[in-house]
Amino acid sequence: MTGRIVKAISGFYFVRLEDGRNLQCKARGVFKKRGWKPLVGDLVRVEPQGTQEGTITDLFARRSELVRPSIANVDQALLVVALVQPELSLYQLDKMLAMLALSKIEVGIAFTKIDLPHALDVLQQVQKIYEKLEYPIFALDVRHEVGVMPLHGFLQGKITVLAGQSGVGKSTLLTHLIPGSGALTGQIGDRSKRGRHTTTHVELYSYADGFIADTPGFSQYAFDHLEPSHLGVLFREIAILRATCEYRGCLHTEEEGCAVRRAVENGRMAESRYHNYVQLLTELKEAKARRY
Ligand SMILES: Nc1nc2c(ncn2[C@@H]2O[C@H](COP(=O)(O)OP(=O)(O)OP(=O)(O)O)[C@@H](O)[C@H]2O)c(=O)[nH]1
Ligand SMILES: [Zn+2]
Repeated sequence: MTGRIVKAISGFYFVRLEDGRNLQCKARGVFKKRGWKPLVGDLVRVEPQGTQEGTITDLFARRSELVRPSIANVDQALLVVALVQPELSLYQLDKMLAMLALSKIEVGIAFTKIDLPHALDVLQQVQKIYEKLEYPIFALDVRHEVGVMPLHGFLQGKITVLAGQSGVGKSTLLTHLIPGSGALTGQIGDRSKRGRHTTTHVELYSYADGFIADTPGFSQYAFDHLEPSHLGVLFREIAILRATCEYRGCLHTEEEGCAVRRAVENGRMAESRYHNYVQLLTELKEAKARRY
């Protein structure tokens, strides 16, 4: 039988079978000997023992592997961003988009809290920037389930990780999409009773022939150790424009004949995006200098 590992806790793997049943499994002894470690998201072959338990006998090849959170076979991320409360930081947004690009996973952006004052003004501003970059964009009032339907098509059949800063509405969204997911165990807004703050493990929840992962957060390690010259390719418009920069190793700051700076001047690249690129570039250069 084949199934998907949806949760892993101290050597036990919870495997969701194709027929929807769950088995609590151990990996076959040979896994340890060979240094194989099953991950949440892995497609596995299992031998059931009774109706509740089983043994994982084989791992299928992984399509992708995300490190910290360790999840195999992630297709895409849904980056959840509040338009207001907390105030939207375009710097944080561009940084997250670059980090996710580094992980090589597709990204959709869900802007939340459209029901709050000034949110629509902010939405108009960000839509202009990010639609042009061809990110799938969703605008939601999560508490009243406004705008949630279009998300369905994005999530259908995929393994999606939810990403985003604290307080943007990830738990609220997950609870609406998957009632009983356990993301919100108390009243909405009652932080002391919230499940996601007491659990640090990753769990996949079934949704629309796919899965949604609620993760305790993303590691910045790989991004913080990025070679500064690699930052450009993580910005979609720079990745395209840089081919026409005159200088091959162009970092798009002071160089002559820079196509990126020209694009900013004639309005083809958003000033905020360029500004955040330069800011991140400076930070990466400083981090690199500190390491040597
Ligand atoms: N007005 C409004 N409030 C929302 C919306 N989405 C979430 N909230 C509220 O925003 C607060 C934070 O939402 P959470 O779902 O806990 O945010 P989170 O991203 O899970 O935060 P962490 O658990 O800290 O990572 C809660 O009080 C929600 O009720 C929305 O679309 N509109
Ligand atoms: Zn350039």
